Amino acid sequence: MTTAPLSWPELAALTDFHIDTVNGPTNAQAQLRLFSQPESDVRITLYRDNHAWCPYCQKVWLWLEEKQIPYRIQKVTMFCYGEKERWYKRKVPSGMLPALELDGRLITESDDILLALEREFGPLGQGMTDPDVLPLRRLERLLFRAWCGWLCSPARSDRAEQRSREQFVSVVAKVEEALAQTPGPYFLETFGTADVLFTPYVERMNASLFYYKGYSLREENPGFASWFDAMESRPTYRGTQSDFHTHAHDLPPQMGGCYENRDPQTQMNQARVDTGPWMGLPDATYPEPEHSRAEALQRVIKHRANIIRVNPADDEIIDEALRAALTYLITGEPCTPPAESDLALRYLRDRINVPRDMSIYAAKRLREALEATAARVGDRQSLPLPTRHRRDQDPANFAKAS
Ligand SMILES: N[C@@H](CCC(=O)N[C@@H](CS)C(=O)NCC(=O)O)C(=O)O
Repeated sequence: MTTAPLSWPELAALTDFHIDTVNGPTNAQAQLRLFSQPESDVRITLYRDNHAWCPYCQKVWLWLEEKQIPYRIQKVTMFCYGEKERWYKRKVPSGMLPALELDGRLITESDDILLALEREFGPLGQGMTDPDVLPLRRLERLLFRAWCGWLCSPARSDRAEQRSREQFVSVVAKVEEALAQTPGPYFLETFGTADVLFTPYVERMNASLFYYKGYSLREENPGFASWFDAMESRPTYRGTQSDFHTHAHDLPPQMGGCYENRDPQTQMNQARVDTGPWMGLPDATYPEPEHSRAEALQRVIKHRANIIRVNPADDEIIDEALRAALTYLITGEPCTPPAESDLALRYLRDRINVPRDMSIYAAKRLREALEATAARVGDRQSLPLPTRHRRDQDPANFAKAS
């Protein structure tokens, strides 16, 4: 049995998903975070990137969310997906992110930002200059360099590839040792600054090595596995957390290239991340929230005008195809989209970004519905996503129609 695509008002009646972006859980959509405090208490503006791709921004973002310090958010375009806003270049001539204003004083460099925030609001657990944290900060940089060495330079031979892998795995062993120093899952006795500092790149390592090297950081290392599980128990982390698909395709332009190896596991992982099934990937292992489909539906309805406008297919075709996919998403009833709309649906499937657009499970459900609906009318895959830039994601194209 198949059903006809529901209309937009009929679809809207099937979701009551709503979050309070200002006082509710951590989310990527907010422009103001108050944590139930008066707006007059806001002393901070965080400048972070539009798509939540910048790792150094995530570090500061997570810290502010953990400390529940009221702040405003101003989003800025990264060079790799669009043109830097002139007002931002006047403020920060290099255009680098993140930046933060505290009582009108501009601070750049994420570590300096955290040091300044600690001076004003106190540390998050053990702070940046704590004798237990300093060696962990050095270890994080060591891990970062070993990751870059493996992922971001082309190996001249299988032997060289193997050496880079061994180098990375040897630093992972040191991190596992550090994680094993305390009985709990975090780097130190309790959650704190050290965990925040490791978060952005460990999340990106987990995604990129799975996709480009067939290596599952989270599954192959028990210390990392418990650390990820513990991080995912925190609503703050869940709100900033991205997924494998987003990182696999946001990292190449930011890192100047990500190089895949010839491991058959790599090909299997790439197929899984790009074309599903997305459920069960080790990018998120906490239980799926009940509202993930309703969230995906609400987010698409809200932005449907832009989603339809930027899609390469004719507006009427993608409008109906999208309603068919959303009908399937929310009712579970298979729904056939217009003939030859498979490419249009897969174009969107490939461009859902987490957490910018919605949370991890909502994105998995939406990709799943788009793919299943596309498959009813064709098996054509859209062109691979660009790797040198991501101007297909230029926020200026989305701003035009709003
Ligand atoms: N050391 C700096 C690094 C910041 C950095 O590299 N930011 C990158 C993004 S991850 C950036 O803003 N690049 C300019 C751009 O991409 O537009 C910090 O810790 O804040």
